[in-house]
Amino acid sequence: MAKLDILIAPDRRLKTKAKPVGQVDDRVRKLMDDMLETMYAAPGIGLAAPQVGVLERVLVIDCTGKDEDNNPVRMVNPEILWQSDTLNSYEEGCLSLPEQFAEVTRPDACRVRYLDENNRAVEMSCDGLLATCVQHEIDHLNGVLFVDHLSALKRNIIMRKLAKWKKAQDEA
Ligand code: GNR
Ligand code: NI
Repeated sequence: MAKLDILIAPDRRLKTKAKPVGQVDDRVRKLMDDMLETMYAAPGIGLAAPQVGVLERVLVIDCTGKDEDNNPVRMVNPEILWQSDTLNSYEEGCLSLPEQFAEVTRPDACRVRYLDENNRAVEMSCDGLLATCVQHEIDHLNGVLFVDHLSALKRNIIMRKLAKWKKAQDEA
């Protein structure tokens, strides 16, 4: 396994729609294992391939609490089949927008279909933090960041704070 570099916004690759994967083979399984290693090290609860510069429809998630055993989920070509009408808001963060957080409102439950690591179609119902995370990661595959769900005013404030954070990192 290998830890990958995570792209920080603004980066054109984070705004690009990712391409479907033809088949889940060893190359894709290796990518997902490397993404999981990168996600756990960050640490984060989800990671989408565009965040590591790979413009393919691949994501990994593990929303288990820190006292539970790991429960990694690997999704290829995920599709949202259904989203609830009821909404929920969560304080979201993103590994591509370090140290920036905001309340984002999304459907509070969803059902997704995807190919698993064995190239088999699977469906999963999600609610709570898992539903938020799945929708956040699928957004990444469509070139959408959590700040794109905010008003232009809030988005601009976050992007300016992020630019400051980046500058401070560069100078350190
Ligand atoms: O680690 C992460 N935490 C998180 C918290 C609330 C809502 C979404 C997320 S996903 C984020 C990791 C990430 O950037 N995935 O793309
Ligand atoms: Ni993210």
